[in-house]
Formats: sequence, C-alpha cells, structure tokens
Amino acid sequence: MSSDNDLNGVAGYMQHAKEQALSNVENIAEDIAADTFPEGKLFEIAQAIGDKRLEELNVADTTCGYCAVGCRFDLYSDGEEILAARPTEDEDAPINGISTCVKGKFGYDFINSDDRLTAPLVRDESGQFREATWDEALSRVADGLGEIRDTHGGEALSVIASSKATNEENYLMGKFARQVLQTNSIDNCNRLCHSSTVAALGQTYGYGAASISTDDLEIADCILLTGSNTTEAHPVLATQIKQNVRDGADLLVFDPREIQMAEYASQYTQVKPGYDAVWINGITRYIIEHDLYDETFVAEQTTGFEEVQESVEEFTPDRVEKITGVSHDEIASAAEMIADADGCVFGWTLGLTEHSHGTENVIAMANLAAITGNLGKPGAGVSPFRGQNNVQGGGGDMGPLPDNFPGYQDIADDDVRAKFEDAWDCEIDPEYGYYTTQMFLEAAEDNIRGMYIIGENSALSEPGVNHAEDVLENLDFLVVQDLFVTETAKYADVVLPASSFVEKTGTFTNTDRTVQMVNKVMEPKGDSRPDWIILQELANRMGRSWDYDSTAEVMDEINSLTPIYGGVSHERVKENGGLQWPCWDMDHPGTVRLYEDEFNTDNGKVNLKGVGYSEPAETPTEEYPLTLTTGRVLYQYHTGTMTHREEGIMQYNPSDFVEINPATAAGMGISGGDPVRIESRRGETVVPAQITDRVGPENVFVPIHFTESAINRLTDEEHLDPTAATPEYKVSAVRVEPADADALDADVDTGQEAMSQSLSSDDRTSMSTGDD
Ligand SMILES: Nc1nc2c(c(=O)[nH]1)N[C@H]1C(S)=C(S)[C@@H](COP(=O)(O)OP(=O)(O)OC[C@H]3O[C@@H](n4cnc5c(=O)[nH]c(N)nc54)[C@H](O)[C@@H]3O)O[C@H]1N2
Ligand SMILES: Nc1nc2c(c(=O)[nH]1)N[C@H]1C(S)=C(S)[C@@H](COP(=O)(O)OP(=O)(O)OC[C@H]3O[C@@H](n4cnc5c(=O)[nH]c(N)nc54)[C@H](O)[C@@H]3O)O[C@H]1N2
Ligand code: SF4
Ligand SMILES: [Mo]
Repeated sequence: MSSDNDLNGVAGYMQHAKEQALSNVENIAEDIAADTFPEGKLFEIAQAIGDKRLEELNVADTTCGYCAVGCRFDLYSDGEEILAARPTEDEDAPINGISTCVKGKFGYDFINSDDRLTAPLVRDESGQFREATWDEALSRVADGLGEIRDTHGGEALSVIASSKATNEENYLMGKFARQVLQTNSIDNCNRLCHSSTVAALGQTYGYGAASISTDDLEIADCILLTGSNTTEAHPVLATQIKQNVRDGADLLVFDPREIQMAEYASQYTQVKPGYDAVWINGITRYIIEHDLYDETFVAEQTTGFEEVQESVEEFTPDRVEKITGVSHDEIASAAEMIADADGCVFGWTLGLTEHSHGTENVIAMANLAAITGNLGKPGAGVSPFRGQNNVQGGGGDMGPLPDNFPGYQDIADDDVRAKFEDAWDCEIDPEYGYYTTQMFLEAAEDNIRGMYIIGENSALSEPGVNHAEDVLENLDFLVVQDLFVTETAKYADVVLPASSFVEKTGTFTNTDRTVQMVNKVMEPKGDSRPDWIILQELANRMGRSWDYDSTAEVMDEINSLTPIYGGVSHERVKENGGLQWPCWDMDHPGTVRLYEDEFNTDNGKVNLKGVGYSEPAETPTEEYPLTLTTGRVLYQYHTGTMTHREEGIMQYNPSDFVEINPATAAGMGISGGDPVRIESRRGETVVPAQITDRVGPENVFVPIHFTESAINRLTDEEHLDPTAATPEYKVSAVRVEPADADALDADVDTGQEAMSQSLSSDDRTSMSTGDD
C-alpha cells in the first residue's frame, strides 16, 4: 500500500507523461495530435489515480513485460486495472533509471480487456468452443497428450515455451516436456529471433549472450549498430546510445533502412539486405591488411587468426562494393573508427540473425570484435539486443530447448543427462529434439502429432504461415495456453487461460543477463492461472507429484542444477536489485562483464572461425524483382495481442503499411495511401503504401504486427539457417503492384482511413523514441 505523498507523486508523474506524449506529437504534426492522442482512457490515468483513495490501490515494483531491455518501475493498480507505471528509484532500476518507453508506461489495457480469457475453453460436439471447468479442461489435456505419448512415443509431441513467461515457468516447461511428455522437442521464440547469435557466440566465445552491461553503451568510444532499429525496438537503450554520442562517441549504423539512429550516426551506410557477412569481412580484411588489429589480444587470447586472415582475403573492396553497395571509403572509415577507439561495442539485432546464414553473419561480427581486442574491458564488447522480455532467461538460460538443459548444459553429455535424470526421476533421450521451425515441417510429415503451445502466436509469427495454419489444423491434438483466443488458439482442442506478468511473481532475465524480480500487483483475471500453476496441475494429473508452493521454491531447484544461476535466489535478487549471470554461488556478486579473465571455451580463448561468402536463399528475379524485409514499429508489439488492445496506441498506429521508395512507387503509379499488392512465391497480401526514401529503390518494408495483412504469408518456412534453424524473415523476393481499393478487406479499410490521418513514416520515427 502506498502513502498519500506517493499517490500525489505518481498522479503528477502520469500527468506529466501524458502531457509530454501529447506535446511530442504536437511538435511534429499539430493538426494530427487531437486524433492520434485522444483524451481517452489511456491518458486519463492521472485523473483516475487522483480520484482513488489510497487504501484502494496496490503498488508493486516489477519488470516490464514487453521487451528485453528490462526496465523496472512501480505499477499501481486498483485491483481491476493498472492505473500507472512510474520508474522506481535508481538503485532498483539498474537498466532504465528513470526512463521507460511508451509501452512500459501506457501499455496495460490488454490486462483487463473484455476479451481476456477468463475460463478454459474446450470444443463441444459441434466443434465450437465452450467454457469448461479447470477439472474438465485439464483432464482433456492430460488424455489428449497422454494418448499420443503412449501410442506414438513422446517424440510425436512438441512444446513451444513462452519467453513472455518467467524463468521459473520456463524451467518447468522444460521439465514437463522431458519428464512428463518424454520429448526433447521443446523450443521457443528464440528460434525465430537470436538463436543464430546464441549459436555463433557459443562457438566462438563460449556464452550465447551479451558480453557487456548496458552501462557499457554509455561509456564506449565507438558503437557499431547493424540490423537494429534501436529507437523503435529497444528505445531505452537507444536513449543511452544517443546520450553517449552527444558526449562524443562515434556511432556507425549499417542498415538497409535509414532508421532514426542514422540521424545520430557519424556514418550511416545503406546495405543491401542479406549480405552482412560480406561487408563485415570487408572491414576485417581492411583491419588486418593495415595492421590495425590488436596483436597482443590476438596472440594471447585467440586461436584461428590465420584461418580468418585467409577467409577474408576474397572480400576485396571492389567485390564488397559490388555485392553489398558498401563503398571502399565506407569500409575504410568504419575500420579506422573501430580501430582508433579505446573501446567499441558491437550491437546487432535481427537484421543480422534472421537469415538463412545468420550464424555466419554473427561469427563474422564475433571475429571482428575479437581481433580488435574489444572484449572483456569497460566500454567494449558484443551486444545482441535480445527481444522478448524474458527470451534471454526463459528462452535460453532455463533450457526449454531441444538440445540444452538449463544453463546451456548439453543433453547429449552423459554426465549432465544423468544429473537431470536423477533430479527429475525420469529417463531422457540423448537425441536432440526438433527446433520450432523444424517442428512445423515435421508435423506436416506426421512426425509430430500433438503440440502444447504456451504464449506464442505461431499462426501469425511463424515463417510461411499458410503452411503453419495447415499444420495447426491437422494436428491430432493442440493445446494453447494464452491470455487471449489468439489466431493460434482458434485451431486448439483446449485453450487454457494464463495469467499475465502483473498477476504473478517470479523473475525475468534481460538482455544484459540481469535477473530481476517480477512481482504480482493484481490477482489473476477471472479464472486464469499463472503458467507454473497450470503446469504443476497438469504434471500431477499425468502421474507426477510436483509440490511447489511458490516460484521461489522453483528457483531453488533451478540454482541447484544450473551452475550459471548457482547463486540466484529470489531473496538475493531482491537484496541486490538484480543479479547478472554467471553467478556461481550464494557469495558470488554476479558478473557485470563477461570474459574479463578468460573465455568460456575449452582452451579459455576465442575460437576465431573463417566465414566465406553467403547470400540470401532468395535473390531477385524478373518475376520477383524486389526484396521484402519485415520488422517492428515502436507503438506495436509482435502479433498485437497486447498492443492492439490499447486504445491510444491503436488510434496512433492503427494499421499496417508498406514502405516504398519514391522512384519505385512513381514507376508503378503508386501514391501514398494507395492499396498495393505484394506477392511472393508463397502468398500475397494487400496493404496501403507509404512513400519514403528511408528504403532503397530495390527494397520494400512491411511491419509484422497486423493480422489483416499477415505478412508471414509471404515469408519462407523452408530455407533455415543450417546451424540455428532461424528463418529468413529479413529477405523474401517479391513483386509489387497497385491493387483495387476493394482488395483491402474491411479491417484494412478502417486502417486506411485512419492512416490518412496518421503520421507519415518519417514523422513516425522522428518522434519514435517515446521515452523520457
Ligand atoms: N516496439 C517493439 N519493440 C520490440 C518488439 C516489438 O514487436 N515491438 N519486439 C522485440 C523482439 S522479440 C525483438 S527480437 C526485437 C527486434 O529488434 P530489431 O531487430 O531492432 O527489430 P526489426 O524491426 O525486426 O529489425 C531490425 C532492423 O533490421 C534491418 N534489416 C533488415 N534486413 C537487414 C539485413 O539484411 N541486414 C542488416 N544489417 N539489417 C537489416 C531493418 O531495416 C531494421 O532496421 O525487438 C524487441 N522490441
Ligand atoms: N516476418 C517476421 N516474422 C517474425 C519476426 C520478424 O522480424 N519478421 N520476428 C520473429 C521474432 S524475433 C519473434 S520473438 C516472434 C514473436 O512471435 P510470438 O512470440 O508468437 O509473438 P507474440 O505476439 O509476442 O506472442 C506472445 C503470446 O504470448 C501471450 N502471453 C503474454 N504473456 C503471457 C504469459 O505470461 N503466459 C502465457 N501463457 N502467454 C502470454 C500473448 O497474448 C501472445 O499471444 O515473431 C517472429 N516472427
Ligand atoms: S524499453 Fe519499453 S518495452 Fe522495453 S523494457 Fe523498457 S519500457 Fe518495456
Ligand atoms: Mo524476438
């Protein structure tokens, strides 16, 4: 409970935040402000708090449930809805201090939305959903999954775990898959995202994680960003980088789109999508050729330098320019800036990883960071900005993975497997299971017959969703556990209502390996239950006797089995205001920066690896002459289950669009707002055009957030990264043509109308930081 002073403070804070959001818009497009930021519910929370009596409010400090920056703040609730989010004092918020972005501050309407799932759903005889008791729904799940396991073996089942859920819940998802369902086919959204980063950094340095602390972004001399739209996807990190640039740091941005970070860059270079290893190798070649590398570091802390030297030889300036469009001068100046810096941080996101050769791209980057000695010291290192709020912890560290137990312990290792067989009292197959992308391909061959999908909206987010929909439709048995009846849940036999992060307690691990508390601020909506409780009840119905009273107890089991979390307990996380792994034992303070002493490889050194030429699986042809790339915008989150339910956000950014270069549009007679048909070899969609020179004439960009256009109808489910099985979301060959207005369906029509009042793409990103 809070004091009067607190209440006055938070009401004032939210009022200020609202005014700032309004004035941001007004500064850019005065006439639009009234429409895009209505005096609606979202921005009336200050008033609402003012009207409350203090004994009616709960407050809890917690960690944001949107992205992996890991902002912390106090959430205020009257038990029905979240009324305010205010960043906590500095010491409790190691990452964000007093900043948050617009989603962290205002993105809570979804929690109490009318279409939240409040009871389990099962199919009745006519095939329609009807509400059911937990008892009936859990029995159906236990029978449905149990029957497949007993008839076809556990390997015919798969689980998709949720990086929205806590570490403790993800640990239990892994345990449930292996112990109860007897399958290793468990995976999560990291497969669609940074799994190529995890593989590449694991092979070269030893840990598949950022080596830096976010503080290093504020002190680096030089920052190289590529394939990261930082202001929109990791807004609070973007603010830290921009501040450092104002203080004099160099910023290099390589991206096919002239994103907002480009405005702050010492050098912005437009790259052709899909050829990153080529220009990165070009920089490495220049650095070696001009003796700009760190000879002592290379000699003492790496192996394989000669292999890299040889492999980059073919990437001459002429060849790099011809393939990627990056000029000799740009390669040279980038190389000089990196080499001159006392410390350089290499930051990247999906532009590098979501490719049929993402692992090679990241290895090329890891080579560059290592030969310039930019590891294990302040203001230097690698930083793959992770995606979902808990994909580092829940999606990786906790081992809901086909090949790893918690803490990246290999399931094929006999000693490790014996440890988990003993702890979990079960036998575990040493064969790896299927990755998510493979599960969908294998299900089409009947090798997977049942799926348990927890907090993932695969029917929109998988590559090639025409294929994914067929698979979901044809499964023998599908359970979906979510907050809503998502596009995926529509195919389910049973839908289980889960509680959101404000309704439960546990931990998330953010992008710089900081484990932080998530605290319950509201009771679960309706009859929804936290994922860990659902799993426990299901395990017990399927013959086990799980007996956890709290997620703190689950964390105690995790730390006993997972060396890098050895010293992580709820008590210590609270005491320390967050703990960064590796944290070996209860006296260990955690690790701010990786590799200060040695690398986590067999010989303690970096394993440099040569990377040759690679290109996207699909290159332009006469029939499909343009390259489609896909990604995010600030105000939306993924498939929109959470952000589409925010009144303010939807008025601001209501529907999707395709960014087309003015020259390309003019050639086709397309003007802003016109409906445009985009077609790939796998599918087509129609969206309104936004004409902008942010994209080059050979590329188009469509955001991923909208059901109406379902851009993944166009992407490719088959050409996966050979190591990490990541799909090539960032490159599809397409053709584009004007479409009839009636080709936009009713939903998109509404969007188009709103779009004409909405901000242009340039306005959108120039105000896109949304933090303060
Ligand atoms: N607002 C918001 N924030 C989010 C999310 C969200 O949905 N909404 N999702 C979260 C998640 S899970 C993730 S993984 C992160 C993703 O964060 P980001 O990866 O930053 O987001 P994207 O928009 O997918 O793509 C990043 C950039 O890659 C560029 N790009 C495309 N193709 C290429 C290429 O071939 N090479 C290079 N070098 N660049 C390329 C695009 O132009 C874009 O600027 O965001 C997280 N944060
Ligand atoms: N074309 C294209 N496709 C992409 C990408 C791209 O860049 N381009 N990016 C890919 C990437 S990086 C990612 S991460 C994926 C994201 O794809 P998804 O993970 O499928 O996207 P979300 O919409 O975040 O789905 C999360 C679901 O979890 C539910 N949820 C939220 N909290 C909880 C909880 O506590 N418990 C449970 N049980 N459920 C909860 C939400 O309601 C939502 O339905 O998309 C991928 N798809
Ligand atoms: S940057 Fe925004 S979405 Fe990401 S953790 Fe912070 S407040 Fe949440
Ligand atoms: Mo992601």
